[in-house]
Amino acid sequence: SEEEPGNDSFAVYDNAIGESNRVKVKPRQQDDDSLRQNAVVHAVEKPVHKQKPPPKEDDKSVLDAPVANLNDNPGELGKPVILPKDMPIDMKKAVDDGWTKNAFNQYVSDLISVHRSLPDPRDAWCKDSARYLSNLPKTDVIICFHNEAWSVLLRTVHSVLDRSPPELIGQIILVDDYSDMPHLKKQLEDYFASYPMVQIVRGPQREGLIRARLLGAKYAKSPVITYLDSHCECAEGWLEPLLDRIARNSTTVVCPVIDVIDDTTLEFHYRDSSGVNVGGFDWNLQFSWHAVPEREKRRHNNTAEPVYSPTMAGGLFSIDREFFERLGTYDSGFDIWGGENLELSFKTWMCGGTLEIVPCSHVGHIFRKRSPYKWRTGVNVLKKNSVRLAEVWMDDYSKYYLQRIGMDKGDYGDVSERKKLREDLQCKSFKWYLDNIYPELFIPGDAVANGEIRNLGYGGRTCLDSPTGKRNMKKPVGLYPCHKQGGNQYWMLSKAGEIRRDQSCLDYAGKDVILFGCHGSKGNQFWTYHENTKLLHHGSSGKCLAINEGKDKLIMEECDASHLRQHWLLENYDSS
Ligand code: LR7
Ligand code: MN
Repeated sequence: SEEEPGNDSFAVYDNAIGESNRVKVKPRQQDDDSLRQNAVVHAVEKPVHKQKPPPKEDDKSVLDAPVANLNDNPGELGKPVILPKDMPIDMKKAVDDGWTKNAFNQYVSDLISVHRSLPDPRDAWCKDSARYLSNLPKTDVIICFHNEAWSVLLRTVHSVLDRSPPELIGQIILVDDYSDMPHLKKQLEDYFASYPMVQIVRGPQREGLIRARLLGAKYAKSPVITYLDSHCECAEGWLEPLLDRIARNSTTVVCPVIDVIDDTTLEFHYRDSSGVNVGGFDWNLQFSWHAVPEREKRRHNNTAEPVYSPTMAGGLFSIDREFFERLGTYDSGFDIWGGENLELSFKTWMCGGTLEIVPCSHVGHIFRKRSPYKWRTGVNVLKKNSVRLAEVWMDDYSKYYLQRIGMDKGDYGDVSERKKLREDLQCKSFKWYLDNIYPELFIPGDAVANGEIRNLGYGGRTCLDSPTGKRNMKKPVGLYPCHKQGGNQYWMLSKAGEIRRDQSCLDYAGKDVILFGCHGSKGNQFWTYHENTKLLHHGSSGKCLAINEGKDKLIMEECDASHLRQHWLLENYDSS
């Protein structure tokens, strides 16, 4: 599939946990869960010792100290660290090496204090502490990692310790998903030995992020569970607004605003309340961001108020522990990465809960362009997870996803228990969810045609083919031999005359024919198909869509039904 993270061989690692530090921990509840039984936890009986907090900006002693202003240190206040263009060869090698191992600039991260300061990203509206209940529940913070960089992991943990009220944190549970980087072994245990709040749990084998999260949850005792990725930085006041929502209603699941930590400079870019996005998805079951819809804006007086979100990105959220358990936590049949965010989102809404993004809460995340770690070979993990998701939660709408994968479900294991869970909880239908929670989503069944769009010129074997990749927008739409596999050749003609791929539309503004976010105002995105002449007529230009003789480029020309190159066949066309 288009953007699937790395798929190289699945490594077999040695279980290299230091024997002397190995302590079998009694499970919280007695059951025969093999996941937890095999888990190993680093001893937690530690002398209580509070680390000296990092000096605050307004700390007089710091300002008076002969050492220059702390804010001048690399990356302080979330500022970017920019490396010189001509680096000595050794440094260049170290920089490249950091990128290879992590898919972000580890070298730069290592230059930045693990206690670095950040700008305060909050709206003034958020700083009024009277907005939050005074008696908030405690949370455990679960951070799963697989081969995370040292400075990045430590900065994640310290950002929690440094910027959360201590009385609101139970444990910070670090779940090592079978890493093999040496710094994550004894060195990590030694480092956190003086932090009684921090506990290290080791998985018995590579579980993948989803089962690693479930393993962490077994050790949680606080009323709330908060998950973070292992390359995050929590900003000032991040926690109270999240816990407040759960304190008011334990079926509310909350996500912070995810600020971008630049993968190259580690600059912390924050998003102000007016730019908050909510989560959605498309029929490939890929997560996507959207502006807050108008219907949702109308519910609020201030942009800093929590907003309903159809889905969550997945990595950063807080949930009431009992509600999470009631929802059946995650489907443990999900492998490595992906799909679990939609599963939790769908069932939260469908089974009586609410999912919100809380603009007062900010956590930064390093967004990467590729996945640095190893995946399993021979299995399309993401597809397997998505098929399980579709089968259990999407009712008849699952067909729209299945069409995208050529109706081939592959071996997705047994989902009967998950179906039973849904039944026992008496959850609402997926149609209810779409109608009420995500009415913006285009339903392929509402399309006049769906499938390939085949040109009949020059042999008639060429199909409209979508540009790929995350940044597919504004790229010219291509042509490719028809392959009948759906994927990039799956298009929908909407009743409103759009040629859609989910939320993007075929758009012509006088230059190339491109994909552009659907705007619903016809104009450059308005097409009419004439079944008799087979012409695809464009609204604002009056021209017709055609292909060049090389069959590799779309062109727009004066309509003339005598040219086969202007003839198109739309799959499953039904104008009635
Ligand atoms: O096998 C693995 N074992 C792990 O423990 C693979 C990964 N992991 C850990 C990893 O170290 C990291 O902490 O799991 C976490 C997520 O993996 P990433 O950071 O490689 O992936 P990502 O940031 O693209 O992940 C997003 O989607 C995932 C799969 O659905 C999870 O839901 C992530 O938590 C999610 N991240 C976020 O929501 C942060 C914002 C990104 C966006 C949008
Ligand atoms: Mn991540």
